[in-house]
Amino acid sequence: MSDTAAHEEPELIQLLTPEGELTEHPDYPLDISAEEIRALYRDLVLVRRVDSEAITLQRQGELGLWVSLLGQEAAQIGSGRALHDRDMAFPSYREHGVAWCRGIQPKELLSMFRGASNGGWDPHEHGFHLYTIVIGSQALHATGYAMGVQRDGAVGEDGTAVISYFGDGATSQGDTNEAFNFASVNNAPVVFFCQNNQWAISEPLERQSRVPIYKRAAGFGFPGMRVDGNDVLACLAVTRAALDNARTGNGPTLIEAFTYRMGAHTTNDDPTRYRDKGELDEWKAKDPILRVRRYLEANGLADEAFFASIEEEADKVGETVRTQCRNMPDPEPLDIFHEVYAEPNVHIDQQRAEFADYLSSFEGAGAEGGR
Ligand SMILES: Cc1ncc(C[n+]2csc(CCOP(=O)(O)OP(=O)(O)O)c2C)c(N)n1
Ligand SMILES: [Mg+2]
Repeated sequence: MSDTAAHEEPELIQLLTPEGELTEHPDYPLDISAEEIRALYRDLVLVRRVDSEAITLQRQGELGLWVSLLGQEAAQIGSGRALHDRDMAFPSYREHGVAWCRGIQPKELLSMFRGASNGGWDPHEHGFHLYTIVIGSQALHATGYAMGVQRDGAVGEDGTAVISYFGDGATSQGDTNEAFNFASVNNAPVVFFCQNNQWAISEPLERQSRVPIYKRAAGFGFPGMRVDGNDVLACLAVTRAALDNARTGNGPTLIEAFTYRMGAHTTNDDPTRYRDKGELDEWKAKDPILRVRRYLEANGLADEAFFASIEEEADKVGETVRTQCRNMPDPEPLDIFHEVYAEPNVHIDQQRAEFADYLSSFEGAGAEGGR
């Protein structure tokens, strides 16, 4: 078996180098002001702070689990800020940066990982679907939604585009490949945004694909490209172009955002058991936040006072997140049965009754099975 295809160096679309130098790409010109770049810097720093606070809260026993986005901030903020209000995003479970861009409060994410809420948020209010744990299934949900958009006639410059987020591991799932095919033959207005963080828990990228992931799009009949996933400007420019193509009737695109999961898969995982430290050090040098800071500093577009004010804001966000998390009321145990079906369901009613009986068997428990 030849290794040629797997080892071919793919083209990486980049607008901001790790050293903080701005470059140009003929296909992705980006008209952006210094103020907008400062706003992106703020987003990146604040979502990283929410993430690190959440990891600490989990370590303190305040959250059941947390799924860190460390290292993937640029992929998420760049693509998230490319979305229009009317667009619809279908995330997996790591998209806290995209959630931030869609106006989801960090406490809404935390309440789910604390087990304090049984649902999440209203997907329609935010244009951001619920987190999806079943790997790859949201690619199908997004494609179906996009086909609905077509049938509603919401196509054109003011139309709705749909984006689906998933990881490198998800590209091995049948659902993802079926979504690619349905989207292609129906010319659906959907963008497939793969955050290739190079690991699927402990499985490395080379176990997922013999060819660079973005090249798979060609086999399904739509364009694919690899963007530097640690470059917020490139992610913004490439996603904006793909969304515009989708909304104006030019069909799907696969964006492979080449990045790196700097933390553990989740707080339940220990990556030191399966990967080299050298790999992490290499990617620390490509940090998505550092390069924006370097650019702003080198070009005199932000001073010390600006960076200090963002740090201060991050401290406040951290404090708010901690307080909100600790003060979340515990849900009533029986509430879990309310959110399963819109209509009454005989099986759920039976399970609810059995659980209520069980709870009331404890001494001093109320009729509702209080705690
Ligand atoms: C259908 C399905 N199979 C297996 C799992 C268990 N699982 C959870 S996360 C994960 C790895 C996913 O890796 P990737 O798609 O690269 O996303 P990442 O976590 O790296 O962002 C697996 C196999 C699952 N949640 N759903
Ligand atoms: Mg992955």
